[in-house]
Amino acid sequence: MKRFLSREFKLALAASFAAAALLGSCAKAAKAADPLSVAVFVPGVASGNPIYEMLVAGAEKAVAETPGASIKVIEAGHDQSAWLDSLRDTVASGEFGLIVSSNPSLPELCAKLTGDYPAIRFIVADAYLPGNPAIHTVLYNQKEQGYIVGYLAALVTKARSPGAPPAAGMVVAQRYPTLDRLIIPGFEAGLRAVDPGFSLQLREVGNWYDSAKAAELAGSLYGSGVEVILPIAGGGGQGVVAAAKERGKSVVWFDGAGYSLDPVAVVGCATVAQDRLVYERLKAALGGDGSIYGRADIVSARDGYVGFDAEGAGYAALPADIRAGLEAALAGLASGSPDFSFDTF
Ligand code: RBF
Repeated sequence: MKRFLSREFKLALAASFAAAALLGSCAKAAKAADPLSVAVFVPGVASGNPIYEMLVAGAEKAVAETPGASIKVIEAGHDQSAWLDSLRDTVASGEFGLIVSSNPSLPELCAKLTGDYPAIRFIVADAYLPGNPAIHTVLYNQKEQGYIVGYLAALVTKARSPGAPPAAGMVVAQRYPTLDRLIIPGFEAGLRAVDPGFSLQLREVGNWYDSAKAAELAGSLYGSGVEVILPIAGGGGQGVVAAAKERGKSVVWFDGAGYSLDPVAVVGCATVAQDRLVYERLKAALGGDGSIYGRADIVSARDGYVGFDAEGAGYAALPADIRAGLEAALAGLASGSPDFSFDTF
């Protein structure tokens, strides 16, 4: 009797679990994701990475200005092999109608999910993927961005060591297409616009966070006579600044917030207006503008999305002729000379 009851009890329990599971999944399937519910998916960590800090700031502003909209920031961490699962979990939660992110490798991951979750929309900055009707991407012309700091690095180097064979450095986290096809060629074009004899010394950290390793690589470049380094290393860039400080050398910075790291070592910062761009695109999307999806836009210095931040103590302290030289180069770029424009990537 006891055994019979307990089996019956187990069956009843199993049946009620099954019913609950069914109801749960029906409820989830029936609940259309709220188009005003936004997830900001950060492929990495936001802190110490201006490109991600601006992503979050821009998205927060757009959501704050849109009645009924809500936002949640999800940091996917440094393990790139975990990003797809993390993105899938975010999408499958049913909590979000719109995912906003930033990273060249993201559109490909989003495209793996749009088939299973056709109602979800994606906006990805710092990326390029045309033709997927659920995804909008915007790529910055980072050839221009590289050119700006390359030009400045060259002027500073030539002024400090006029006789030496001219060389500049880069400390990068890893190789990827926008680095290889835009940032490096742009930086080299800037260096060589000042002196065609410039060589570029490039060192690779292997990740986006190891500032000790980045400091070590920068230290050896500075030790070999390099005056100026451009880090493209996320949080590792802080190690490059520390190495520059120690040796009285210089850093040119990328994306934003460069001067706050050190008022002397950081002598220039080529910017992307990622906060404004994310704000504008998300605001439009939340306002019901569906025309952005399927589109892969490219924005540039001419539209004001790539530029130079002159408001830094390290820049102000440079000799006036160097600042005048850079400002002439910036004016040239804004009027299309040199012309680094491209229509597809
Ligand atoms: N840039 C960062 O500042 N921090 C990061 O953690 C970071 N992670 C990246 C991961 C991958 C797989 C790729 C392709 C790029 C990453 N970037 C990161 C670089 C970013 O997209 C951009 O190129 C640089 O910020 C320069 O603008």
